[in-house]
Amino acid sequence: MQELHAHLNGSISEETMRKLLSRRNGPTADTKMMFDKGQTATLEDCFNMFKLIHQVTVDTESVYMVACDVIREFAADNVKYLELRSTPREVVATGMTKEKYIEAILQAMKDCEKENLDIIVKLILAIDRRNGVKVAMETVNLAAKYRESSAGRVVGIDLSGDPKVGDGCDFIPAFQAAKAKGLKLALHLAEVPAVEETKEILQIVPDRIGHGTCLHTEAGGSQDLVDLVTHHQIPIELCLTSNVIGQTVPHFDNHQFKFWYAKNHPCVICTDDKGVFNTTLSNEYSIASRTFSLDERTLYQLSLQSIQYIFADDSVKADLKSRWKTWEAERFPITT
Ligand code: 6MZ
Repeated sequence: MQELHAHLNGSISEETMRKLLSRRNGPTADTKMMFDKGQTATLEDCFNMFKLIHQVTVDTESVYMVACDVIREFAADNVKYLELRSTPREVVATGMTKEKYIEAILQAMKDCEKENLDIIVKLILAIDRRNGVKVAMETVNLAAKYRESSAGRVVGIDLSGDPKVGDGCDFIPAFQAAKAKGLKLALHLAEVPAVEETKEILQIVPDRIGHGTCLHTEAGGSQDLVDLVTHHQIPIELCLTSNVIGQTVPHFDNHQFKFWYAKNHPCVICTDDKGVFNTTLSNEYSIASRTFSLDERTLYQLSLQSIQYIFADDSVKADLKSRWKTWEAERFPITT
């Protein structure tokens, strides 16, 4: 499998959280940092939880530890290619600058490479909508700088954060600057109904869309949005548990996966925040399988097709495809 939509601070496991809480003052060990299985919440509850989590990842040691653990956990879940995304954060009290934050994650990626974990990891730097345009431009410049100095480990830019805050169109110049610097764009779009904002951002044709919950008419979107996304064949990163817990989708049956999959549109199953939403990528594939009656071969095809949408270069895509094909030949031998 490949995981293309994983927010670092949302992906912290219970075990890692326990280690973090024992390290510093702040939220206590009984503060809830994840939702229970089957629990529902509001998007606001989710964003409040991220604020709590940010109180325990305030120094480079924690960020490094979190990144190492998250990479190892995805590898243990049989993820062979992972794109982590994270918002560079400065914490004056501990001396953590945005550069040190990014370098801690890159160091974790390099150290995990030495552990022979059988996983390729790339990094996307995230723009949080609440931080405004100036910070967004700074993030783009940081991404360009670290792509050069990290042997291509940094691959792109994300737009995320509370979708109800600010106007995503303000960031269009930052997205254009990122594109001009050769960075890929994975943007959270239409996580809540926002037809005009989404239409305008779609004009720059992002490389992938996060969630796309409210693109189609029945979910508060419009036919224009569907036509644009379909015309440009923009892959959509779909996170089932996250959307149901955050109640942007009432039930798995109504998840937008159904709409886009039925159109044969590029769909990628992802976790979003495996820690906060208490899930794994394998679990997300099983939910998709149970809810939409997809057999093992169909899941395999979905995963194989997702390789086309990763932000790594063609040689990585070719290697992954060849591994997938080898596995296919073993798992589904042709019988005569
Ligand atoms: C929008 C989300 C998100 O960047 O500190 N984030 N943004 N929608 C979502 N769906 C629930 N889940 C996570 O990871 C945490 C940050 O990721 C974004 C939010 O900006 C959150 O603060 P990092 O590693």
